[in-house]
Amino acid sequence: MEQRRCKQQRVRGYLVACVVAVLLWTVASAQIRYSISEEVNEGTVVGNTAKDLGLDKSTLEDRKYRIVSDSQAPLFHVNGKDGILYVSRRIDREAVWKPPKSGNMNILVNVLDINDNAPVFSNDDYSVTLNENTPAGTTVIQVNATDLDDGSNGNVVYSLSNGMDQNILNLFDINQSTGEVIVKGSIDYEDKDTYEIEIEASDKGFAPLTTEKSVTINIIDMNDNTPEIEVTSFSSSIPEDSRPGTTVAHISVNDLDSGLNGKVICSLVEDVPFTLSPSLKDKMYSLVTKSPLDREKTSQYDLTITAKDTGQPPLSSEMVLMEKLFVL
Ligand SMILES: [Ca+2]
Ligand SMILES: [Ca+2]
Ligand SMILES: [Ca+2]
Ligand SMILES: [Ca+2]
Repeated sequence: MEQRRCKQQRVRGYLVACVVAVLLWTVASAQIRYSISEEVNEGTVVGNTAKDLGLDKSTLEDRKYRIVSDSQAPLFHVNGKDGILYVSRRIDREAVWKPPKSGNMNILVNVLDINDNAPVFSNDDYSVTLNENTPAGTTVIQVNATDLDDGSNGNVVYSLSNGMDQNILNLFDINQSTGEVIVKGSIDYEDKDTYEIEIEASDKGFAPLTTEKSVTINIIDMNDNTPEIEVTSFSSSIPEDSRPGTTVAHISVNDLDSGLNGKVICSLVEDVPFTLSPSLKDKMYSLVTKSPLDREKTSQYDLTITAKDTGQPPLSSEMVLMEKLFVL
């Protein structure tokens, strides 16, 4: 470099070649400047552009490293293997410059970006909870991916993986430009309580690069099922001398919800000498006498059972035993 500088000072006319390289895969732009004397021999080394731009020599061929020039007979050429910039032909400063007095020349080296970066999601894991019955159009979560490449090589679009179950594709959608996952169908906890959604972020390169990321959606149960009552057995008559605790009917209740939303409490509506006693089996009750019966006072009973869950707000249902219970 020092030698070259001394030599330049001896030569009356010298040129400054300013190499502007736009390195789109790692940095936005870089600029290097070389000075050469005019009239130097063809093949004179101007500088090592790869080194000066901080590029790994071994990647140059893959990147198709070259100088793009409008001129039919470019003044400079670069070795695509090592990045050395050479003078292609004798340069007559006065013949080249406009205005001729100027001693500067800019060589714009456009290093074309290649699509060598895949989009990268900002989170390692995406997980979210979603209430069942959330209306269509609601945003569940927004994912984000960035791509270091430039232009269309770095523009990211999102999609749901086509490899997913059609049922999932019917329930969720994604905004391809914002990455917002949106409810599309009816979310039913009783049908499925968790979803793994595969999201793809692709760039718009000629040969797009794609990254997949899965999003876990845990559905939260809502109290959207009313308890159901079923009478599994019923004796329509009972002797009045029956002992307290005598079984008259077996009742089963069912609520499709989970936890407190599905926990059911059964009771009798009227003030009657009967009670519902929980059976050993879950969600089963026995209707039993709670005190001695007196046929002369009451000879028949209408019984109404209510089943109420412990959800917030609770849901309940009522069942009237259609057959009357006679005391014999
Ligand atoms: Ca890319
Ligand atoms: Ca449901
Ligand atoms: Ca539910
Ligand atoms: Ca319920």
